[in-house]
Amino acid sequence: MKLFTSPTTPFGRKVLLAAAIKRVDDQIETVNADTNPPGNAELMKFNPLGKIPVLVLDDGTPLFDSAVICQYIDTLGEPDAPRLIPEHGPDRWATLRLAALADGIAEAGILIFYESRFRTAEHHNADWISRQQQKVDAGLDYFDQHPLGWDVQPDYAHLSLAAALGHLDLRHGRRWRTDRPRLVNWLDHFGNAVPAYAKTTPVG
Ligand SMILES: N[C@@H](CCC(=O)N[C@@H](CS)C(=O)NCC(=O)O)C(=O)O
Repeated sequence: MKLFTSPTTPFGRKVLLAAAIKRVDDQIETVNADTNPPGNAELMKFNPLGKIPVLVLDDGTPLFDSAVICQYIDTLGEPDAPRLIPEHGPDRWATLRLAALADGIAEAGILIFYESRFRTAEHHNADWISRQQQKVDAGLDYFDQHPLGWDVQPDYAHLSLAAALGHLDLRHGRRWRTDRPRLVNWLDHFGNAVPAYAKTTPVG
């Protein structure tokens, strides 16, 4: 399988973490994708939205977005590989909801970053940036006040959160860590439990 991704995307990192936990990472070849036109033409053949990550299966079927890819990856691996998303019941919906919250933090952080990357300073919209920052902060506060725990292996929500926090470290500095000691501890704990986290540290 081919994973169109980049070294800096939190969503692609989430997929790589999922593959490592399921022990199927050796089945995935990563392809560094250009998301900017005109270089994104190849990517758009697989995902008309031109976004990464996209997982192209061996039969050529493209899967996106990261939530769909991670659900697919959860069907792979040896029978004793840990489950990332509980199959049914309240635990399933809790995992998916918390992962959506973590993804929302990453998405809002990315919108703020894109504002500085794609618009010149005089076109920056301070209200828009502050609105996105509020989402980032409220999401982080939620996870700081409700630390995610795990018994055996981190699940899909945990790896989504770790990827989102890693992206904030990369693009927004370490400011999120101030006054959120539980969340900082949580990420340290995650990094110790999942060696793939260090291996996928973004460089941008
Ligand atoms: N909901 C999507 C978000 C994917 C996404 O926003 N990817 C960014 C990179 S982090 C991207 O491809 N941006 C390029 C663009 O929007 O044109 C997912 O979970 O995969």
